[in-house]
Amino acid sequence: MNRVPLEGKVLNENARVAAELRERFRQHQVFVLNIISSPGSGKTTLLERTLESWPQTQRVAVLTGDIQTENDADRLKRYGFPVKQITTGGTCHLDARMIEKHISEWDLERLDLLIIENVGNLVCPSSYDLGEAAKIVLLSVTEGEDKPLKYPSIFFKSELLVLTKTDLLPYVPFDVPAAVTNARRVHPAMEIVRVSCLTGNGMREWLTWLEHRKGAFLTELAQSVAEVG
Ligand SMILES: Nc1nc2c(ncn2[C@@H]2O[C@H](COP(=O)(O)OP(=O)(O)OP(=O)(O)O)[C@@H](O)[C@H]2O)c(=O)[nH]1
Ligand SMILES: [Mg+2]
Repeated sequence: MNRVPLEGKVLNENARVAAELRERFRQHQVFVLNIISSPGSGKTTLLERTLESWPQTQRVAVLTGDIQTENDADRLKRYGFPVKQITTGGTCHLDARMIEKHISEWDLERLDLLIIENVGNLVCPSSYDLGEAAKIVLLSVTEGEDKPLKYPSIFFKSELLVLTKTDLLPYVPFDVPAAVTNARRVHPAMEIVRVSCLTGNGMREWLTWLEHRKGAFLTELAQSVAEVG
């Protein structure tokens, strides 16, 4: 008898739920972004600077994942947009069921953008599809330029690398060209923006990438509807 390993079963079940979520997001035209990085790279801070730059008319919601505490949701709620914390209680990644459960009270018709901050971890979140349109990865300049080579899966699967905390470059021995080379060795087409949330440098490039990517999602959606019709 063929014995399917438990991990494979869990991932298959996750893939099934993620596919249903992706279909729902497409039907409601919600662009979904899954943000992944190691703990403390600056995911929540990037989202704080992003949310504070937007008017209240922006139709955005945020899910933020952590093993414990509601700290990140408390930080992000200050900007007036819908925010929910997903506390995993020990699990080192978000999975599609958690997303399904936590969006159940939100009317997707009223959203254009859903941003998911994953649990701080460069390994496990890369295996769990959440139904997103795009994954992005953050790497701060305090983590070392070798990380794309050590954790290739998430760098391979992410469309964008946000190099964070660039204001610290004068104080840390981080080789930016080497980091860029390493990222592109793993993922040749990877887009890269450099951001400091402290000074605001690079925020415009990040926001422009997000706007363009959301536009590309909607264009692709319109084309696939036209083809079916
Ligand atoms: N100097 C500097 N510090 C930053 C920057 N962005 C974030 N930080 C600091 O880095 C620390 C971690 O930032 P968070 O935004 O909480 O990181 P995170 O990735 O959300 O962390 P987890 O959710 O725990 O994985 C905080 O002390 C931030 O103030 C930056 O651009 N420059
Ligand atoms: Mg955070």
